[in-house]
Order: sequence, then C-alpha cells, then structure tokens
Amino acid sequence: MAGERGAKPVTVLDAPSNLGLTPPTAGAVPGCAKAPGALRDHDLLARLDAHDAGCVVPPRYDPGEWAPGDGVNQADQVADYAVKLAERLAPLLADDAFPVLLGGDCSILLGSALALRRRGAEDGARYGLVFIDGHTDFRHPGNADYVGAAGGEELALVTGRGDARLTNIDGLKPYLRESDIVVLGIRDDDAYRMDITAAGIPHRTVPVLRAEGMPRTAAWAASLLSDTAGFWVHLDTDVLDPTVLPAVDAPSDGGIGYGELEHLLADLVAVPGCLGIEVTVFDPDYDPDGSFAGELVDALVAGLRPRWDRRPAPGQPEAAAEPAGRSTPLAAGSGNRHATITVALAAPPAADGAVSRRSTGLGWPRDEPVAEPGIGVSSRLGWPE
Ligand SMILES: [Mn+2]
Repeated sequence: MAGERGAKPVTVLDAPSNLGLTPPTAGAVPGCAKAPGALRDHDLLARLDAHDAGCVVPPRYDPGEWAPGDGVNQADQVADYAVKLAERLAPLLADDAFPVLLGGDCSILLGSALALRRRGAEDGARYGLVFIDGHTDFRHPGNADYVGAAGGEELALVTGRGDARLTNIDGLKPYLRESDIVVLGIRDDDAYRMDITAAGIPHRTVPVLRAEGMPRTAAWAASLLSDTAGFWVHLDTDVLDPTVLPAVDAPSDGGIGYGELEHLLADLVAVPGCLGIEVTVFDPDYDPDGSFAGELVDALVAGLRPRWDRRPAPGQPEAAAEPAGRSTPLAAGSGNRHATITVALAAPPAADGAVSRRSTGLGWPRDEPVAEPGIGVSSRLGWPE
C-alpha cells in the first residue's frame, strides 16, 4: 500500500518521556513512557504500514524534592529532550514523512514546536498547531500561583509563557503564535479556558465540537490556520471520555468517543497541510490487560487512514482520495512547503443529520457510551493546587 499513487508511508517515532508529569504516587514513575511499547504491541506500525524511525530516549525521570515555587520540574531535562526530539523530527518533516510521534506526556510538544519553529526560521514560514486535548495545559506564572509539571503547561510554554529555559531555546521564543493555534476538545470547566481566549487562541469545547460536527470543525480549524505553511496535530488521549479511555494521567469527564475522535482525526489529516501528529498521555499502567491500548490503536489506524491508505474507500469512486472542493497546493509529498493551506471544505451534512463519512474512508463508528456532560473536576496533573 505504501508508495502507491505517490503517497509516502507514515513514519512512527517514539518519544517515551515522562518528564512533564508529577509522580502518580510518592516515589513512583508515571507509566506514560510505556505507551509507545503498548501501542506497538498491538501492531500499530504494521497496520499503519509505517516506516519505523526508532526512539528518542529520554533522560532519567527524577522529580527530586520539588516543592511549589521551584518552577517547572526537571526543566533542564525537558529542554534537552525537546532539542533531541526536534533534531530527530526535522529530517522527517523535511521529507514530508508524516511523523506519528508516540509520547510520552504532553511536554513532548516542546520538541515538535521547536522543530516547526526552527523550520520556520529557515524557510521564513509560520507553522500552526491543532491542539486536541481534554485540558488547555495553559498554566503559567501569570495565571497560577506556581507551575511545576510541564505536561500541564506546554501550551503556555510553546507560546512563550514561563521559564525561559523552556520557552526560549535557541532564542526562538515563541515557537508558535497564538493565532496559529486551534484548541479542540477541552471541557467547559477548564480552569484556563478564558485565559486562552484572552490570549487569542480559538477553541471549541466538547459540546461545541459535537454540535458543529467533526467535518465542519476540521474545516474550521484548517481555515483558521490557512495562512500558515502547514500544521502539526497534538492529540492528548485524555480528550476521550474516561468511560471509553480511563487509562490516562488526568482523566476528565465530558470527553468525546472513539467514533468522534476517528472522524476528527481523519478530517484533519486529510488536509494537505497537515504535517504530522503526536499522541500523548496514554498510560499502560492503568491498562494491565492491554485492551485499552488495542482500542486506541484501532482508533489511530482509522483516524490516520487518509495518510496510510490511498485507496478509495469502499463504494467510493477513485476520485474520493482527493475530494472535490479540496484543491491541494500543499499536497503531502509535494515538497511545496511555502504554499499556504487550502481550506478543506466540509461536505454538506447528510440529509438524515448523520455524520458524513464521505471522504475519510471510515466505516465503523462504535456504539460506545458517551458520558453526560459532566461536572468533572479537573485537578490537572496532581500538583497540589
Ligand atoms: Mn494534555
């Protein structure tokens, strides 16, 4: 399949860093670093028909005697790791290899954002971010009494808020502009929802995402990023509702279901300007029999289908792989990095109101239970509030 019709295979790179998390219990190491292994063990690479780019090995996780007021925990290690990650990502981005980066916690965004910023410094372009996450991860010294866990602060850090060791690597602060970011999937009660709005970062909460639908939401996000030269996708798996995926560092009620995630991903990665994706925070320590890992792999395989399966979806004409209405100046593999994104046009809603699956090749939405809109308390990442 890979290589057919000019498409390149996707490329999987492991980023098993826990450095941005607080210990789950005193003296324990978080389990998120095990996620790449757990996902690989469910044949993720074979099912994505992916090239294997290996692993960026993180330094030792050792939060030491951190206390409130000490700043971002393990900041030097997080910064060093971001540099290593950016160096490994750069050639993959340059080769249009569609990296699928397997975290690890959300602090790996620092590496992805640094890679985009360095590339922008070379080619004069700006790059964007679609930030799919159950939380804003926007805690910083300007809106909180103290900071600590980079995995709950990475959106603030990549926009230049906080410890200069993390925000200003190579003097490149900020790595991303607020107006080049779109946040999707946060909960209504997120502590920093108003802060990101005030900062100029547009967002859709889960109820809005659901009301608008995934095709239109993906098109909306792409349109907001249409003057960038391409965008990265951050996927924190805690965007999923804990009833379907509780095996995350900080579950919050009121998330989306697997079918919704698959459609959202498929519509986003089908946009020619989509450069790659990172997957964060899945914690195999909460998944002893591996069943959640299997379901997550199913969702990633379905959601990334436009990038690994260039065949038309069953029952679709050949042209479905390049849907009408999507002109593609920045086609995957084109090397046309300086072109701006052409907005993906959402298909009209199906007459019966069902979610359109016209272009994604998806055919198996699940009947998972979807939680009632919750009053979930989001105590982010466990640092004492
Ligand atoms: Mn997150």
